[in-house]
Amino acid sequence: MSVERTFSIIKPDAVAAGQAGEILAMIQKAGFKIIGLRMTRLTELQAGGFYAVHKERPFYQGLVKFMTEGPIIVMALEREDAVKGLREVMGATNPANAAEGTIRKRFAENIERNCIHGSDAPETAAVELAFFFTSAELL
Ligand code: IDP
Ligand code: MG
Repeated sequence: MSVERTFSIIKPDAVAAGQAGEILAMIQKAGFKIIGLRMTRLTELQAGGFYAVHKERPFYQGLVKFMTEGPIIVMALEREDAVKGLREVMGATNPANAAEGTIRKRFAENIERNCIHGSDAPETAAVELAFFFTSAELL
Protein backbone atom coordinates (compact mmCIF):
# COMPACT_ATOMS: atom_id res chain seq x y z
CA MET A 1 0.00 0.00 0.00
CA SER A 2 1.41 3.39 -0.91
CA VAL A 3 0.83 6.85 0.52
CA GLU A 4 -2.49 8.23 -0.63
CA ARG A 5 -4.28 11.56 -0.41
CA THR A 6 -7.82 12.27 0.64
CA PHE A 7 -9.98 15.33 1.10
CA SER A 8 -11.95 16.30 4.20
CA ILE A 9 -14.23 19.09 5.43
CA ILE A 10 -15.00 20.02 9.02
CA LYS A 11 -18.61 21.03 8.42
CA PRO A 12 -20.34 24.23 9.64
CA ASP A 13 -21.96 22.53 12.65
CA ALA A 14 -18.62 21.43 14.10
CA VAL A 15 -16.80 24.69 13.32
CA ALA A 16 -19.60 26.69 15.00
CA ALA A 17 -19.55 24.39 18.03
CA GLY A 18 -15.81 24.87 18.51
CA GLN A 19 -15.04 21.21 17.81
CA ALA A 20 -12.54 21.74 14.98
CA GLY A 21 -9.48 21.42 17.22
CA GLU A 22 -10.59 18.11 18.72
CA ILE A 23 -11.54 16.74 15.30
CA LEU A 24 -8.13 17.72 13.91
CA ALA A 25 -6.46 16.03 16.88
CA MET A 26 -8.38 12.80 16.21
CA ILE A 27 -7.35 12.92 12.54
CA GLN A 28 -3.70 13.48 13.43
CA LYS A 29 -3.75 10.74 16.09
CA ALA A 30 -4.95 8.39 13.36
CA GLY A 31 -1.69 9.05 11.53
CA PHE A 32 -2.76 11.56 8.91
CA LYS A 33 -0.42 14.32 7.78
CA ILE A 34 -2.18 17.61 7.05
CA ILE A 35 -0.78 18.82 3.72
CA GLY A 36 -3.31 21.61 3.13
CA LEU A 37 -5.82 23.43 5.34
CA ARG A 38 -7.97 26.50 4.97
CA MET A 39 -11.07 28.06 6.49
CA THR A 40 -13.65 29.16 3.96
CA ARG A 41 -17.38 29.58 3.49
CA LEU A 42 -19.18 27.94 0.58
CA THR A 43 -21.54 29.80 -1.71
CA GLU A 44 -24.73 28.01 -2.73
CA LEU A 45 -23.21 27.43 -6.16
CA GLN A 46 -20.07 25.85 -4.67
CA ALA A 47 -21.98 23.63 -2.22
CA GLY A 48 -24.39 22.58 -4.97
CA GLY A 49 -21.49 21.73 -7.27
CA PHE A 50 -19.55 19.87 -4.60
CA TYR A 51 -22.57 17.67 -3.80
CA ALA A 52 -23.88 17.48 -7.41
CA VAL A 53 -23.82 13.66 -7.19
CA HIS A 54 -26.71 13.94 -4.68
CA LYS A 55 -28.75 16.38 -6.83
CA GLU A 56 -31.75 14.04 -7.17
CA ARG A 57 -31.83 13.03 -3.50
CA PRO A 58 -34.58 14.44 -1.26
CA PHE A 59 -32.00 15.84 1.18
CA TYR A 60 -30.04 17.82 -1.45
CA GLN A 61 -31.56 21.29 -0.82
CA GLY A 62 -31.25 20.91 2.94
CA LEU A 63 -27.67 19.72 2.58
CA VAL A 64 -26.72 22.75 0.45
CA LYS A 65 -28.37 25.07 2.99
CA PHE A 66 -26.51 23.38 5.86
CA MET A 67 -23.14 23.46 4.11
CA THR A 68 -23.46 27.21 3.41
CA GLU A 69 -24.69 28.27 6.86
CA GLY A 70 -21.25 29.12 8.24
CA PRO A 71 -17.51 28.69 7.87
CA ILE A 72 -15.96 25.30 7.14
CA ILE A 73 -12.40 23.98 7.26
CA VAL A 74 -11.19 22.20 4.14
CA MET A 75 -8.24 19.83 4.42
CA ALA A 76 -5.95 17.77 2.27
CA LEU A 77 -4.70 14.70 4.13
CA GLU A 78 -2.00 12.14 3.42
CA ARG A 79 -1.51 8.65 4.83
CA GLU A 80 -1.27 5.03 3.76
CA ASP A 81 -4.73 3.94 2.63
CA ALA A 82 -5.97 7.49 3.39
CA VAL A 83 -9.42 7.32 1.79
CA LYS A 84 -10.58 4.18 3.55
CA GLY A 85 -8.70 5.10 6.73
CA LEU A 86 -10.39 8.49 7.06
CA ARG A 87 -13.83 6.96 6.49
CA GLU A 88 -13.08 4.62 9.41
CA VAL A 89 -12.05 7.48 11.70
CA MET A 90 -15.17 9.46 10.65
CA GLY A 91 -17.70 6.70 11.31
CA ALA A 92 -21.00 6.01 9.56
CA THR A 93 -22.97 8.81 7.82
CA ASN A 94 -25.75 8.46 10.40
CA PRO A 95 -24.16 8.97 13.84
CA ALA A 96 -26.74 6.58 15.27
CA ASN A 97 -24.87 3.85 13.36
CA ALA A 98 -21.34 5.19 13.95
CA ALA A 99 -18.89 3.03 15.90
CA GLU A 100 -17.59 4.05 19.32
CA GLY A 101 -14.52 6.25 19.15
CA THR A 102 -15.33 7.70 15.72
CA ILE A 103 -15.60 11.43 15.03
CA ARG A 104 -19.27 11.24 14.05
CA LYS A 105 -20.17 9.15 17.11
CA ARG A 106 -18.59 11.80 19.28
CA PHE A 107 -19.68 15.03 17.61
CA ALA A 108 -22.44 14.53 15.01
CA GLU A 109 -26.02 15.55 15.80
CA ASN A 110 -27.86 13.62 13.11
CA ILE A 111 -27.56 12.12 9.61
CA GLU A 112 -27.42 15.59 8.01
CA ARG A 113 -25.47 17.59 10.58
CA ASN A 114 -22.71 15.02 10.85
CA CYS A 115 -19.67 17.27 11.40
CA ILE A 116 -17.23 15.90 8.81
CA HIS A 117 -16.89 15.01 5.15
CA GLY A 118 -14.39 12.53 3.71
CA SER A 119 -13.92 11.45 0.10
CA ASP A 120 -15.40 8.04 -0.71
CA ALA A 121 -12.82 6.82 -3.27
CA PRO A 122 -9.35 7.81 -4.55
CA GLU A 123 -10.91 9.12 -7.80
CA THR A 124 -13.39 11.27 -5.85
CA ALA A 125 -10.58 12.48 -3.59
CA ALA A 126 -8.63 13.75 -6.61
CA VAL A 127 -11.65 15.69 -7.89
CA GLU A 128 -12.50 17.09 -4.45
CA LEU A 129 -8.90 18.10 -3.69
CA ALA A 130 -8.77 19.97 -7.01
CA PHE A 131 -12.06 21.68 -6.12
CA PHE A 132 -10.35 23.46 -3.19
CA PHE A 133 -6.57 23.32 -3.64
CA THR A 134 -4.08 23.84 -6.44
CA SER A 135 -1.30 21.23 -6.46
CA ALA A 136 1.21 23.97 -5.54
CA GLU A 137 -0.72 24.58 -2.29
CA LEU A 138 -0.31 21.00 -1.08
CA LEU A 139 2.89 20.74 0.92
P1 IDP B 1 -20.99 10.58 3.53
O1 IDP B 1 -20.77 12.02 3.95
O2 IDP B 1 -20.89 9.64 4.71
O3 IDP B 1 -20.13 10.16 2.38
P2 IDP B 1 -23.21 10.70 1.64
O4 IDP B 1 -24.19 9.60 1.42
O5 IDP B 1 -22.18 10.94 0.58
O6 IDP B 1 -22.52 10.46 3.07
O7 IDP B 1 -24.06 12.03 1.87
C1 IDP B 1 -23.43 13.30 1.86
C2 IDP B 1 -23.95 14.10 3.02
O8 IDP B 1 -25.35 14.36 2.83
C3 IDP B 1 -23.90 13.42 4.39
O9 IDP B 1 -22.64 13.50 5.00
C4 IDP B 1 -24.96 14.18 5.15
O10 IDP B 1 -24.51 15.47 5.58
C5 IDP B 1 -26.01 14.36 4.08
N1 IDP B 1 -26.99 13.24 4.07
C6 IDP B 1 -26.81 11.98 3.63
N2 IDP B 1 -27.91 11.23 3.76
C7 IDP B 1 -28.84 12.06 4.30
C8 IDP B 1 -30.22 11.87 4.68
O11 IDP B 1 -30.81 10.81 4.55
N3 IDP B 1 -30.85 12.97 5.21
C9 IDP B 1 -30.24 14.19 5.37
N4 IDP B 1 -28.96 14.39 5.01
C10 IDP B 1 -28.26 13.35 4.49
MG1 MG C 1 -20.13 10.82 0.44
